Amino acid sequence: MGIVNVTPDSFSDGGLHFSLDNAVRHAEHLVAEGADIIDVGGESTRPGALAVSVDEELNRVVPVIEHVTNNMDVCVSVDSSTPVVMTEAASAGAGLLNDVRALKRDGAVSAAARTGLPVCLMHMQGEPDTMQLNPTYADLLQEIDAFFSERVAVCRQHGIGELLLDPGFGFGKLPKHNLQLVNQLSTFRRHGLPLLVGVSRKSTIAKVTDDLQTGSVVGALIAAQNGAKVLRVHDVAPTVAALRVWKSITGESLDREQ
Ligand code: 9MG
Repeated sequence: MGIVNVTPDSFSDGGLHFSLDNAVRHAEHLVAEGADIIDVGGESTRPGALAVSVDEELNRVVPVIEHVTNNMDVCVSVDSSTPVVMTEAASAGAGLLNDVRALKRDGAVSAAARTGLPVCLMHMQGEPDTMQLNPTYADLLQEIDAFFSERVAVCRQHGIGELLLDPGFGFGKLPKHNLQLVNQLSTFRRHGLPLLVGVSRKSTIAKVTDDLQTGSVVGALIAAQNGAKVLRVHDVAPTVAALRVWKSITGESLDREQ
């Protein structure tokens, strides 16, 4: 899963149109590098990021989703917690909903269910603005596991058939929590659902190494070895290369249908 952000950080000084063009070109680049999914987001989840109105979020993501789905052979996911954005993204051709708030916003579960799309449920302690102030866990794995059980049950009650689970690397966690989650990711396989992990260029990686790209690729590879089926990354080409080497050693294939 390659990342395409349509946020002010990506606007430079050229405004929204400039940013939309950039986003589409970036998506093309990621697909050429081997991405199977393009994750399009219009609202930054970094601590301190400004809140975005629903209209602004729609203006950012919908044209990009339309363009990518109409012109490229790739699944588009929308990174959003906003019910109407999920609905409009689905109409624009999105094939996956990626919600860092695990459909906890009012109306999100029903809106997601109505789209009929698969949903990635991510764990986050707190909200982006405050989540890194003092993240505390009595039992990290158990708490995230219980969170998954609760959210999966809610989604099932609403008829959502396809789910992915994501422990939320960097979302309300200290570096030691993030590293433990990648190391013990296989704990969450018991839910029988595909796992998604995003370590790419996050501050925990930066704490360990100055080489963010290599650090992110290694983190993604270890997540894959511990059971991640989807890796959310900025650097698609080196991640695909790492996965290919691993799979060739184990005699498996990276082909989509496998
Ligand atoms: C939007 N976003 C940023 N980081 C993410 C992560 O680790 N997982 C998912 N599912 N989405 C993320």
